Amino acid sequence: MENAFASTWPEGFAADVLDGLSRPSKRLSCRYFYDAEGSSLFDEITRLPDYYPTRAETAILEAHAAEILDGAGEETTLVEFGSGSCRKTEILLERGDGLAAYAPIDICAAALEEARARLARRFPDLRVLPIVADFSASFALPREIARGRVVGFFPGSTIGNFTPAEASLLLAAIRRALGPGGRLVIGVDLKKDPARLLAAYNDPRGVTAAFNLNLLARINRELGGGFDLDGFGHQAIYDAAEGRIEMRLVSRRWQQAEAAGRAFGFRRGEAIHTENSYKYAVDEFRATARAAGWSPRRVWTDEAALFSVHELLSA
Ligand code: AVI
Repeated sequence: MENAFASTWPEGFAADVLDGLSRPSKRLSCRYFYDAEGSSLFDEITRLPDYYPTRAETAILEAHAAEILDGAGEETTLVEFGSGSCRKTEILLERGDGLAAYAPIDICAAALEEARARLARRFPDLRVLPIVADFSASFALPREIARGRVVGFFPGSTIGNFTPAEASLLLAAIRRALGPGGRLVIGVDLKKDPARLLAAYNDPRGVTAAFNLNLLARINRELGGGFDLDGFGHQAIYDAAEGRIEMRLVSRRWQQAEAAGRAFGFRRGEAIHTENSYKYAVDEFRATARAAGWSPRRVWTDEAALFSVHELLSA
């Protein structure tokens, strides 16, 4: 055993950190951003003037909710992937005609419980069936839900945090989970002027930097890590060839830090890759969806064409 506390560490997190920091190009997975502190920083990001995706997607949902849910009636369950606080769903629920049920899927039981309690107050007649699961791993809907009509909802451009190959696999897994006749409504951030993209990931208040650095703070808290947070800087660049924002943490000096019982060295300027956020042209995303077996149907965008919401049908 490398460390006396190792057995108390969250197993997947420790293994992923050890693996990611041992690579020649160091990396940490963006899925670990979202502990309580990271989720609250992300909430703050969504309210920043420069972070346009949340506002643009909200505007689309507000303008087109009835159309988006068109045909989803009393036998339909709305299933949300990675629901978090469910705020965007409320826009749909407000305008959707009496759905049979709402099934939010999230890895965080506490967030689901909070959302369930809020929705119960706001929509007393709605059945809420929370599912604690990691939808990016293999999953199946409970039979009670899968039996009826299902509309999936995957907002926030979370799909952009997967590589196109991973996105394709995930879209195919969602299609299988929703079953024949399933429909998916998915939010996807659009390609645009790189200056606009860069501003969204390099906010002057430093909230995105704090969100990025929280990954090291989380390693310190949960894996007995010894990172000096002042020793790393936030970096977000746009790789136009890949069509993605890349976030990194860059070492300001030569240093060593412990994580999960092992010491890691960092050269001055050495980067830890922490997140990809892929941006798609409308047709690029439709092609990705097609490759995953979906038939792309309607697409809605906001007035400034910053963000898109796609409707996909399963044959
Ligand atoms: C959750 N996800 C879609 C966000 C994004 O824009 O890729 C996460 C984020 N990273 C930095 N700012 C926001």
